[in-house]
Order: sequence, then structure tokens, then C-alpha cells
Amino acid sequence: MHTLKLVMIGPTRSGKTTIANFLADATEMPYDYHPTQGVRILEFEINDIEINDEHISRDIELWDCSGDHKFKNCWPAIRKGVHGVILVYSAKMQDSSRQLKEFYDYFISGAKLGPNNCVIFFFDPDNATSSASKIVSSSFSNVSHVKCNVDDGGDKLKADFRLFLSTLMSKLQENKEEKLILSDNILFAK
Ligand SMILES: Nc1nc2c(ncn2[C@@H]2O[C@H](COP(=O)(O)OP(=O)(O)OP(=O)(O)O)[C@@H](O)[C@H]2O)c(=O)[nH]1
Ligand SMILES: [Mg+2]
Repeated sequence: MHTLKLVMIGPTRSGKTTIANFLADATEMPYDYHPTQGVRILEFEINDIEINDEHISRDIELWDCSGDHKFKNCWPAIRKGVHGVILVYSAKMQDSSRQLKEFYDYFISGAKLGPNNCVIFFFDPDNATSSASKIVSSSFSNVSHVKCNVDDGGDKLKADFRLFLSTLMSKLQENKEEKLILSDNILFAK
């Protein structure tokens, strides 16, 4: 199976690079904020993902994007061939739902993907579900919305990431099978 392209996007300083490094086991301590310039691509392998009673491994390309609109000219290249999107925001910030909606419309709807191809990770350092996260969860009720923290919830974050991959890959497999059935039907109809 070929590489799975995942795009990680969300407002600036929301924790994308921190989370991407953690998932790729490339964490640097301490986490100092350095704005990502455009995009960086992390490549790693993920093993033993369960889909339909099968355990599979997959190469991942995680595109850690800048949340800054000055890099909007990179967006078409970032979206090309994307399989899944991870939206990230920080509950510390004021309502991010408008920005997330713009990213969702461009990277999910614009790539003809749906809610199953997406997950929302939010960093909530005070561990109190803020009004910001309530607004986001009600605006994106079809998208799974999970709290993450690389410090004390690292294992949970990795487990949530694997769960997302498993849902995503079974959806991609279903689409592939549907296409095969459709093309068989077209052949029969001829
Ligand atoms: N301790 C801790 N800090 C976090 C966590 N998530 C985000 N942060 C902090 O939040 C800030 C976000 O930094 P980045 O991850 O570089 O932000 P970004 O979203 O990549 O920002 P841009 O590249 O500018 O779009 C950093 O100061 C991190 O230390 C977390 O889970 N734990
Ligand atoms: Mg970054």
C-alpha cells in the first residue's frame, strides 16, 4: 500500500509542530515556539493498525503546516493528494471556530473528503473544557474532537491518532471497493 498523506493545520501557535514532532517521535525538549515556515514534512512508519480484523503497517507523510495566511500560496500543493486532515487548535485561544471552518472548507470539503477523513485535536493545558471548545464541538459535530496534551496525555494522544488512522484507512478501503464494484458493473453493463 502506498504512503498515507496527512495534513496538520490550524491557527498559529496552536500546537501543530509540538504534536507532529511527538507523533513522529521527533520531540525536542523544551518545546520552544518557532513559527513553521510554510510546511515541513515528517515521514515515519506506523505499525499494527487494525482494520477489518487485519493488522497493517503504513508509511505516513505528516505535513505540519503553518497556520499563517501569508503561506496561503502553498495551500494548493499541500491539499494535492491528501488522504486525511488533522485540525489543531488551543483552548487557551479565543474562539478558533471561524479559522477552523476556513481550513475545513479548503482542505476537507475542497479535496472532496468528509468528516471521517478528519479529526480535531485540541490542546487544553488547564484541563477545563472552555467555552472555546464548546463552540468548536458544536460547529463540527460530525468530526471527532479529542483533547490532547503531549505532557501528561501522551499515550492517549498516540492512541487517538491510531484510532483516527484506523477509521481513515477503513474508509479509504471501502471507497476503493466501491469503485471496483462500480467498474465491474460498468463492464457487465457493456
Ligand atoms: N507543554 C505543552 N505545550 C504545548 C502542547 N501543545 C502546544 N504547546 C505549546 O504551544 C506552543 C505552540 O507551538 P507550536 O507547536 O510550534 O505551534 P504551531 O501550531 O506549530 O504554530 P505555527 O507553526 O506558527 O502555525 C508552544 O509554545 C508549545 O510549547 C502540549 O501538548 N504540551
Ligand atoms: Mg508549527
